[in-house]
Amino acid sequence: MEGIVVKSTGSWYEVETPEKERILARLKGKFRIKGIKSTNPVAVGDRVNFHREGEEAVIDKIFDRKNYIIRRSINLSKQVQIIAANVDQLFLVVTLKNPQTYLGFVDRFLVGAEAYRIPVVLVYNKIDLLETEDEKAELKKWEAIYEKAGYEQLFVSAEKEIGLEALKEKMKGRLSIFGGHSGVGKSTLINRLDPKLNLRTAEVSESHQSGKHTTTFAEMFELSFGAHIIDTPGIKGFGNVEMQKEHLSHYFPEMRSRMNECKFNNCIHINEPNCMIKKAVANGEIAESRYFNYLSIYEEDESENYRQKGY
Ligand SMILES: Nc1nc2c(ncn2[C@@H]2O[C@H](COP(=O)(O)OP(=O)(O)OP(=O)(O)O)[C@@H](O)[C@H]2O)c(=O)[nH]1
Ligand SMILES: [Mg+2]
Ligand SMILES: [Zn+2]
Repeated sequence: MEGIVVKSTGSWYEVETPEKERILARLKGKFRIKGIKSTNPVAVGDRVNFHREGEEAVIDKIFDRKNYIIRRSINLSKQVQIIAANVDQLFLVVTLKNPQTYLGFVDRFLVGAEAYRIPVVLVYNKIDLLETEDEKAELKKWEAIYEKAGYEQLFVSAEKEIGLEALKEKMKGRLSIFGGHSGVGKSTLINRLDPKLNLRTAEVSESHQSGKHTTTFAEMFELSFGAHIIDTPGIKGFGNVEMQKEHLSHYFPEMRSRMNECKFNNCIHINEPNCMIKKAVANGEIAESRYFNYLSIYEEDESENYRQKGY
């Protein structure tokens, strides 16, 4: 039988059958997912095959994932924990005030999401707090930056219930997950979308297992208007994504779509002549902040390599 993993505690799982019945499940046998060393082979959102053994279900196969989101363990650098799989979209909740989100954070986050093939929608929450002309202008500035980059954006206030219908519309029929800094209003937002849900988002905590890695409990919920979400402690980023730095611009959609126009096919858009990316920055088609963050991430990556080589 096929099912979807809707809950994971690390050792136990809950699988939802096509008839919407939820049964306890465990894993049998060894599961290895090529290329990743994870502390948990199965994650919420995974499509699995299972059979029944008495009261419980035994997962015997995991189907290929279209994407997944990982959390890196701090101590074991190669060990990762998969916190969600097969998500349709990630809502990156940002606020320009209380707390202030920075462009550098957003651009690093977006690079990670691109690398993991997670479509991101930017959700500006707490727009009720933006009162002065300067604050409103700042929001317009951000909107222009990410519109040029090709990202979808929503403007909401969970508190004042502004823009929630558009958000619900975007969520219908899809599996979503929320990310962003602590305090931007993710829990408030989700609870406003479906007051009956009464998520324990705030209380979900991370517990340590023998100090080695962090176990995260994640669970999938169905909202009243026909949307699914995976509830997990806020996703704050993707950590250092392993990639060849020459490919960094592939993770900037507005650069990716233009790079074949550069004179050199291995152009890294820094010092090369006839670079169409630099040209697009100069004429305002690509936001300067995006390009500067591209350079900044590019250089960071280099110092990271040096560190690994022991310089
Ligand atoms: N003014 C205003 N305050 C808001 C809005 N949304 C949330 N808040 C407030 O922001 C604070 C943080 O909200 P949470 O929902 O706990 O934030 P969170 O993103 O879930 O934070 P973590 O769980 O720590 O990651 C709370 O005091 C909310 O009442 C909003 O739209 N406007
Ligand atoms: Mg929260
Ligand atoms: Zn170029």
